[in-house]
Amino acid sequence: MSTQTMEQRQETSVKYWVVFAILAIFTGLEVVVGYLAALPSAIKIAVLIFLAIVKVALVLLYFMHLRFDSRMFALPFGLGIVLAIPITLIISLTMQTPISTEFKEAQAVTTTGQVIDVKEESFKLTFSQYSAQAGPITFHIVNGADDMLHEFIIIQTDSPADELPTDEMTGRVKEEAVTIIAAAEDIPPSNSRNVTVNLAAGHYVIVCNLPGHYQQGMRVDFNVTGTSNEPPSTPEEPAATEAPTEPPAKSPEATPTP
Ligand SMILES: [Cu+2]
Repeated sequence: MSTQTMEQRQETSVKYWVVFAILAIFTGLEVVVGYLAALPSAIKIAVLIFLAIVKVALVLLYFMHLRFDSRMFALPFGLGIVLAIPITLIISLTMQTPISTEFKEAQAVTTTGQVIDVKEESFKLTFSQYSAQAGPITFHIVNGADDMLHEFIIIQTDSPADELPTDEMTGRVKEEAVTIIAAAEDIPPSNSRNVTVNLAAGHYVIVCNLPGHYQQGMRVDFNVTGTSNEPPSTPEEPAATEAPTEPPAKSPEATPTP
């Protein structure tokens, strides 16, 4: 009787060591997967989630003795895990920065229309021209800095370049408070990007919105003139029809002097 329990104990202790070894190997695998730069992040995440699920299951079953307990106790654990999945998904989806999801980064396309050269420096934006005709415009952006990322954000606004709403803490333009037309984010030093965008007539401000860059001078007024397809929203009245604005009751002789 007693020898049997000893055997059983030895058996279970071996089991625990095996489980421990599996957990250690999986943890090592997770670290390796995390550092593999070549692996696409979708595959990385899938592998890491799989490893995590197996590890959690092993810990629950063996070290928390769920395997030897009544099935009743498994229910609250199962419920918790089922709830955790949608909650994690919702949090990770809402945590993403809006600009990377909402605005497609312009790729180098066949340049149609006007081409404007933009040089980005720390901390200055220099354009080959600061106005253009309405229609497709390609901005050829070169980050001339040798040690710093810069970005290129086109904002449609009536405000002058130095009067955009900013966050007091970071000095960044409040992106949620302005109308962003297009953006190229995180242009590496000594790299270039093309942003092609169809701009309607109006006033735009172009900025780099990395923390502090806008305030240090990476902002430019940009005016688009003329009509492409749509007429201006408020067509000016011809100068000839000036008379109706003045009340006809007044005597016309009052104004002209001989
Ligand atoms: Cu910048």
